[in-house]
Amino acid sequence: FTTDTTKIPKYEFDEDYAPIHTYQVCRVMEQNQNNWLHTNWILTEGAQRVFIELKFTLRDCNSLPGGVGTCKETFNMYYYETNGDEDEMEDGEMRDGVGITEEEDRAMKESRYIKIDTIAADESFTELDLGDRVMKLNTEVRDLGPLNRKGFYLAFQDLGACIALVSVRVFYKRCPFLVKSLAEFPDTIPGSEASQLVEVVGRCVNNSLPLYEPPRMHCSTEGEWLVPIGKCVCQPGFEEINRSCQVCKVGFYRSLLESLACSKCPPHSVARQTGATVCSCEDGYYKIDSDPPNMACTRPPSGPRNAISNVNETSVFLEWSIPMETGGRKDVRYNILCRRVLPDGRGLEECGPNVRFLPRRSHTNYSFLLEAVNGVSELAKDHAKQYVSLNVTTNQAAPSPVSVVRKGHTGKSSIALSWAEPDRPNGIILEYEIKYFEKEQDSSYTIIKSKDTEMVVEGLKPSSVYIFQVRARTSAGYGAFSRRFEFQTSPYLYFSATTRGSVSVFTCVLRCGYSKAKQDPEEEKMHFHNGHIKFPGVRTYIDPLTYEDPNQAVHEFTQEIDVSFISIERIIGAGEFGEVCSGPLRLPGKREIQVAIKTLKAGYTEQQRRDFLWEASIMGQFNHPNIIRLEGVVTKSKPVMIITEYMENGSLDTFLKKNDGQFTVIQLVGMLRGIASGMRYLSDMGYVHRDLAARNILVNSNLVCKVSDFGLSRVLEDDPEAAYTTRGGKIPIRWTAPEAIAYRKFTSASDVWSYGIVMWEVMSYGERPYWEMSNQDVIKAVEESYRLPGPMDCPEALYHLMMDCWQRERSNRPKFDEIVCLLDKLIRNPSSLKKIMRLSLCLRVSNLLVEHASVEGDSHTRSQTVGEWLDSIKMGRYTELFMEGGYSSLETVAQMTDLRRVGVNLAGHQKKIITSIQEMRVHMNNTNSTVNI
Ligand code: ACK
Repeated sequence: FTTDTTKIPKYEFDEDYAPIHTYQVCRVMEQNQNNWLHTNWILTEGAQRVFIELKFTLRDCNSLPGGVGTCKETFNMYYYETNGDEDEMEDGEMRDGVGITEEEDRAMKESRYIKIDTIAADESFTELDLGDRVMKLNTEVRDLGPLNRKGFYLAFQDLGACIALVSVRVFYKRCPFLVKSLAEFPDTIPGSEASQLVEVVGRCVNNSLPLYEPPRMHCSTEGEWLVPIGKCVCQPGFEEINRSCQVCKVGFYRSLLESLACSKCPPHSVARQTGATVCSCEDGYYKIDSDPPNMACTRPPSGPRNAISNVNETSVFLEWSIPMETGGRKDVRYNILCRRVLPDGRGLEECGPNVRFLPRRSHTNYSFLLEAVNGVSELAKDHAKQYVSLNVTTNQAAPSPVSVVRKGHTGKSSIALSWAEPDRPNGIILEYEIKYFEKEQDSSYTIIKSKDTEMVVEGLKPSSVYIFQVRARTSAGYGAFSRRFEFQTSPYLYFSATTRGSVSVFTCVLRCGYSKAKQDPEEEKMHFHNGHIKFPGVRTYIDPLTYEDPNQAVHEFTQEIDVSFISIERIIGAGEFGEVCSGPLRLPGKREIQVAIKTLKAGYTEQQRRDFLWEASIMGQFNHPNIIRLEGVVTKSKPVMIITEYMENGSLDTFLKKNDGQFTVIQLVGMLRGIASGMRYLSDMGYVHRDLAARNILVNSNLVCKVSDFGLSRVLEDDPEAAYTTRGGKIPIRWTAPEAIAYRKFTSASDVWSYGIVMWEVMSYGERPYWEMSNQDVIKAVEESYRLPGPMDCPEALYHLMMDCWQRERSNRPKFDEIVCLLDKLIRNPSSLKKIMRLSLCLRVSNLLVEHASVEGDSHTRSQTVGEWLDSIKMGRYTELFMEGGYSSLETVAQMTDLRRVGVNLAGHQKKIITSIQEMRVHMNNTNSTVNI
């Protein structure tokens, strides 16, 4: 602090014995101290506010012996701003010549300094502390600003304290270089005022642009970036990756600032170079300005279809169907070009805008050109337009009605029709329309068209009366329909099926005999298939296994659906491969329908994908009202899906359990008839289901049952080895015929066995076949000729049919077409369903099966003990009491008059037992007595 000998700097050591460079003064005993220490010139580097951190020690005056009177405990800090280093100048010029004393020079210099603050110590030390070598270091920070020159000096003034200045640190704060929201903000020095923010405009990084406004940030005096405003985004053709803008790859584009990433070009468009902002359309495809960039390129539609005209004197009605191909657009419109045919072959003349005023003369010929256009038709100059042309003569009468319709050959499901041309065709007959419906069911009818005056109507029900009407069409339109003609299809014919003539309901089963309607010579041949006659024209199922590449089978038998046409709305269950959902399917040009959507869960193997789609390639080959219909598959996007028609009531077993006892026998038989009809179709196709069970039947809102679940099935070849080549999947024992369990002989006859079990499930409202018996016990019991007893309230005819399905010898089981026939008979003749099973067969007894032989004869049934009877109604606990009371046979039980005597005291149990005894009496024709509680 002074120039004298108590010289500074001096080295001390810190606690680690590292040297500390300190300046110190301690002239507490002397009067009038004014000691100065000043720094070198410090460059501000542009900072307007600097911070000064001081570290020093200060001696406590009270601890000094004697000179306390002059001792101070503070010092002052000053600064002085200049644009250059004055020490250097002084050395040269200022010192000499001017003739001022050193004292005066010093005073002058000191006067230029401006005081920053008086600095006091938070902690001072005493001699005692010194003895302990305890350093009581003070740290004080002051800030200084605004500074306006290039640099400054700091000075410290001592007025008689005992101080050691250990360090002086001078610094300023700055906001560092930053990249935020794709904008670069430079290293920035804050403003001079404490709360001041310096606004900085960022620079967008390469290939980016400001979005809406230039990005800004604010640098605080603390050196922090605050309050970001606006941002940069990559320019079109680029996308943001790792805080920079990277060019879109070939095949990708980015058009809008608002979208973030480059997108794949939409269908029928390409980006051949990197950095595309739009994709260009492939040849023959177009886009109009109003099409959004992510929309596929489209093309003009194909021509309208099925155009017909209808003339009413001087007006013409034109009617057509939408084009096959809409070009991928929804804005299809139609142009109609009308031209009048000039008389005498003088050519054509535009009809002009007033076509409706054209001559009211009779018989003017017009030619109409009908064309479909859409939004891109204008652009597609080279596209060959598809016109439909119609030639029309006004004032032309429609053809007169067809007067007679004749019946030709009649089959069980077809009728051949023929008719004569109308008496007054009034033009060239273009086609005939045949309308038909089942008699008394005219709310739904079918229309088919024919160019000839004959046709075979197929797909009819056997033994049913149909109404037919025919009308003709010329360019003038349709004539009136003929009057109604009623024709009936032939009844079903049977091949010998059963050996048991004693059961009356089976007498409808007749001898073999069949003659086929004349359709085409090829069809006159009969084909044999799987041991029964297979009618020509019925397609045969093709095992997808015969395809080397299973994808090929999927391609062949299923239709790919674009996932955008499907909305998944609900999850309805869990399938083997993933969730089963439902939602609407909106195929272009088709009415929206509800569908079930089976999904393949993520992470599947190639094998799982194949197994999953396997079902679709089987289902896709079927087309029958009692087989679940495949709408298509989604394989081009993920998840992979199978889309089928939606069945509102879900699977049959759950449906029946939910509605226990709610249906009439006729309704139940109707369901069974549907299942049998679906199975007849499958067996005709040569397809063996292998897993026919109520859980694999789906029910729609009209109670129509459809066979589903074609997952694990395989058709069996004649080769016996084929039975062993399956995946060895689990066999559903309770539903499977013994020969299929024993040696995997799966045939339509084994499906018939399963069908019998389904019948039992249906008639018992979803009861589990063989209840809680183990699979092993089931196999054993069946092997020993025991069969399921008839369900409660089951018509005898149905139970006989079930028992027939469970014939050990599979050739003795009925065929599906015989089953359909029998059920049809029962439905037509409901009184045949009145006869209900005898009591002993009706009991739901878990440990009691019926000996198969028992239903063959009429009377023999296995006799039941009182214990078994009580067990069957879950009252087995009273067996002993009944025995003790002397009721050891059902005959004596049936005579019982007082239940209390036996010791049954609970009201609920009394009721249950009495109800059962009364039932028993009905069956023993002993209804006269009553039982007292
Ligand atoms: O008994 P559910 O309701 O009927 O539960 C199962 C579930 O999905 C898993 O298979 C239901 N399900 C399957 N296919 C269809 C369909 N086509 N329509 C309605 N429900 C279906 C089935």
